[in-house]
Amino acid sequence: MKKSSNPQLNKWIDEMVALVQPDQVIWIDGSEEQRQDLYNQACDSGEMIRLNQEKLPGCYLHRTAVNDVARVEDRTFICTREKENAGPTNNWMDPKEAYAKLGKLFEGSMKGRTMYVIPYCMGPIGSPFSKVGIELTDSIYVVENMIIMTRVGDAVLEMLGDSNDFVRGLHSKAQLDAENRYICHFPEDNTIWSVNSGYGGNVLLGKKCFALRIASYQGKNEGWMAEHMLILGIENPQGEVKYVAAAFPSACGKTNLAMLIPPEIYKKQGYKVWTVGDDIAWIRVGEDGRLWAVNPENGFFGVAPGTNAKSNPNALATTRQNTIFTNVVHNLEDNTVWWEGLDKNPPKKAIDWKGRPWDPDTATEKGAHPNSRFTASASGCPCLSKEFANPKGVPLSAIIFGGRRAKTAPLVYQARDWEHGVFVGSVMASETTAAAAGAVGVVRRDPMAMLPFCGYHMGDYFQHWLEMGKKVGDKAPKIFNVNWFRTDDEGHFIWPGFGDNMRVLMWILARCDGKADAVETPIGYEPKPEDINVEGLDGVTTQTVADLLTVDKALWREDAANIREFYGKFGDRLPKELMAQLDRLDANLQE
Ligand code: OXD
Ligand code: MN
Repeated sequence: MKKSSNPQLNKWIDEMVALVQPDQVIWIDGSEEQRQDLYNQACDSGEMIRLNQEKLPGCYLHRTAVNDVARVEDRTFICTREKENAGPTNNWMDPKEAYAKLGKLFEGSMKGRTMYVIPYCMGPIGSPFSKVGIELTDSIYVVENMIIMTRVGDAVLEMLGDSNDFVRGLHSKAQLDAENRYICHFPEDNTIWSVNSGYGGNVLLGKKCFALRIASYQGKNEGWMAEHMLILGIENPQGEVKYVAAAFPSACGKTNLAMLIPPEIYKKQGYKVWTVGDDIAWIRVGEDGRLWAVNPENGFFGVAPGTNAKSNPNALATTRQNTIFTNVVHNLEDNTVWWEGLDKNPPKKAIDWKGRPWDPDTATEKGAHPNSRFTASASGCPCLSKEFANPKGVPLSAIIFGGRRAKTAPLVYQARDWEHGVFVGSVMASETTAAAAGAVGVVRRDPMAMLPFCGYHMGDYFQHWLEMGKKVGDKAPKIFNVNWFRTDDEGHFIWPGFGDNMRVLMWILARCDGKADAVETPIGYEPKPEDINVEGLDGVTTQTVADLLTVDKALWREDAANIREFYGKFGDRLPKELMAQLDRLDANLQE
């Protein structure tokens, strides 16, 4: 077995090999030759299908087990020594118990299999802000996904040198037994153990497990932030680019906003939008005292259904090469892929995500799983920012929070200051739509879109946000909240969304530059309706914008009561500044 020159790394790998007992160990070196060799093996064994290499060069299809199609929040644990340190929003397991329990499941789990050692780097290799992880896995699918999503191979080992500062990740598909599926995080040990799953979010350990759960804990201790945010740049006709980061819960359009195509009125003036990231931002104080953001990933793990030439042409183009598709429809007519919402021409000869023959005319079930995915390399993205791999990241002018609120939240408002902005993020929520019977308007609080991803006590996380604001003082990005999802009385969305969201971003940037007015409301600053440009929009007028900006005090009073209940969970670990913000909101709503 090859060894690295790092004694701590070798020691840990020896221990893990003794536990899982693989037949052989292969180190992922980052070479194209090894990558192709593994694709060949996966295609020979049936684990992956090589797609039409003329139409989709470098693209493959994989199907997961039918019981293994999404992140499993109820089986995801934060294993801190003290239960209180995991906080009220996480599942907790005693680390001793977790190591013992999962140890049994891992024991001999790689017998007859190969263990792959994946040295990977979150962030550009060599950047002082980047961090190294080592994932041990028995899945070629995981290896190939990690090669797309992160930077892997010998260069990472070189960067690590003799340091013990790496995240130790162990993954085994084991029997894919849903009853014994566990995703355990040990933030105090820099360790992640994941067993009995083969689904991306549970097994690509660099992503949610490291870059959010472990990294958020590291960030708290080291003075930086790991956030569930997209990062995008907006270039004006003079060639100046301003960057914003935005946190939305799942299914609220992060990838779409990150890759948006400006409406004609802005395009013809020369505005451009550049994608830095679509899911995760690591944010630090830069030399100039501002907040700078890096996307630690190297690819996009996006939801396929609904992605099409209209909703997100840039994402679609990104998936036309070097992409792994998971649980989509296999189009047998030309050996390509299809999913619901791609176009109106589902293939007549096809295989569904469960591997069964599928005919769109007679099918009673969807062909692609609603959470089917593409894993696509950032290098294929037509609007990729040239700062994408800049080791320093990009300076943030604004931070945007958002959720899906049918009635309460206006199209956009600005927080009065950083502290108020932290309050706005901490009470972020999305509510179920009219489509879900019996559940209209049910609010799920998802602070900063981090509810499933914060690796420690959420009250301490809010405190950390407040501290970061103190570090940057008046150089802090301005904080905003947006809501693209207000509906009319028939439940139709009022705002067109997608590329037209740029119209709202333009007001946000104008505010950051001190070039736009605002109106003070009980919840924060709003635009004057005429300051949101509606030129060229069909059926949306300045009056529509005025309607989208109304603040219904009765609804907000209900919301404030709900926030108070939610805050109650955090006990004395809720920063007093946030309670004061809530009191102020209440008072404003009584006026
Ligand atoms: C998510 C994802 O579940 O990005 O948030 O995959
Ligand atoms: Mn995400």
